[in-house]
Amino acid sequence: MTWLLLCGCSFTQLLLSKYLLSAAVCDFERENCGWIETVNADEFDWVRSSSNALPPAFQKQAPPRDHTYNKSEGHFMFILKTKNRISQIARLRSPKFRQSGSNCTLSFWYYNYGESVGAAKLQLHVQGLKQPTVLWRTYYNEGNQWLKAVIQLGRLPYPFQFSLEKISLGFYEGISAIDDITFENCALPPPALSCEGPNRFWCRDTKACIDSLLVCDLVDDCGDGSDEDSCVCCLCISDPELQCNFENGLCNWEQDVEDDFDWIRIRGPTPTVNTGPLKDHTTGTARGHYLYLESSEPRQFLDKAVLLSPLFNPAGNGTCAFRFHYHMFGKQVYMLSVFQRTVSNAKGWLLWYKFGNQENRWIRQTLFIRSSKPFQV
Ligand SMILES: [Ca+2]
Ligand SMILES: [Ca+2]
Ligand SMILES: [Ca+2]
Ligand SMILES: [Ca+2]
Repeated sequence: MTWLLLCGCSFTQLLLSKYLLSAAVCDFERENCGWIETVNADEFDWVRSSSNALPPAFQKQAPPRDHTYNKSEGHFMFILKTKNRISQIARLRSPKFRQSGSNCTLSFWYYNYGESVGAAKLQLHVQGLKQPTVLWRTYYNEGNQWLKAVIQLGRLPYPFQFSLEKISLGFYEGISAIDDITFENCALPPPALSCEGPNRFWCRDTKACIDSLLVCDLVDDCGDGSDEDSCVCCLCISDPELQCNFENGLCNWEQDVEDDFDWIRIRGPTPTVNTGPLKDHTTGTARGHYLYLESSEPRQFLDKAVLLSPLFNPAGNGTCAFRFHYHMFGKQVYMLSVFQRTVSNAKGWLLWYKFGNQENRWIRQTLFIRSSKPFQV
């Protein structure tokens, strides 16, 4: 059985099943939790072991201590190379997961040490999608130590699994290992018996009770799509004209012509290594589109790019919620800001800004806008 349910189960239910628990946190002490090598018999494979359990001749290929207990008896998965060949692949495949909730995060501790240790990558394979999505990469020797990787998975409505891959071109030498793989907040929100209050929304099928700010924000927080699919007819919060996930262009948003450069719509990773997202927020895969700004060369400090919204008419009570997801990652990221204006040629006034590196993740932001006149952001 490699099908794991991360859906619709409360955390208590997760705890009841040993297998589900071992999938939520895997320390490799007793078992490999369904993570297995899939390119066998090439003498370059992921193997579960501890430093203690290895013959002295192989000990230099493994970390001296595991991450969980910081002991030589502690276990991990590492790459064992027993012969030199021109082309060898170590591919660690995870069990298959059914789906994940919108706040799902994956983290793990890894080792990538040695002058000829080379690169490694973690990929996401979603059922029905040909193209895998790269979630994480290490490019070179990162020292004789355990390091942590944190990956935002978000809502994935289809079955998926991961692979952690390393290719040896004959000269591999070093330590590659992984320990303490952890999934957090990956279950769907638990069902509720009732859901009352002005700022609550009761999901149609999963019966979860969620914050009404999560309704019509293009993220399936319920897990059944009901917080998103009735946005036109019933909830009166939003119509499609007021939403944009950039999957089909800029919608009714426009590039300003008086700025220094433009927002670029792409999918997958940005061109500069170690900056920007590897995937969009809507789909959580390399298939989805998003807008980005290249802040590396040839851009100069203080160059700006402006994206203009359509003109909005204020709601009856004069309040409007503007919600978006942003990603700011890299050394050269400067500032992202949102302005509101009521006259089309003015700069308007500052509503919100964020400064500098915010790590490799999408962040949800809500701004409340008050206006008695039609306005633009
Ligand atoms: Ca361990
Ligand atoms: Ca192999
Ligand atoms: Ca939502
Ligand atoms: Ca998108």
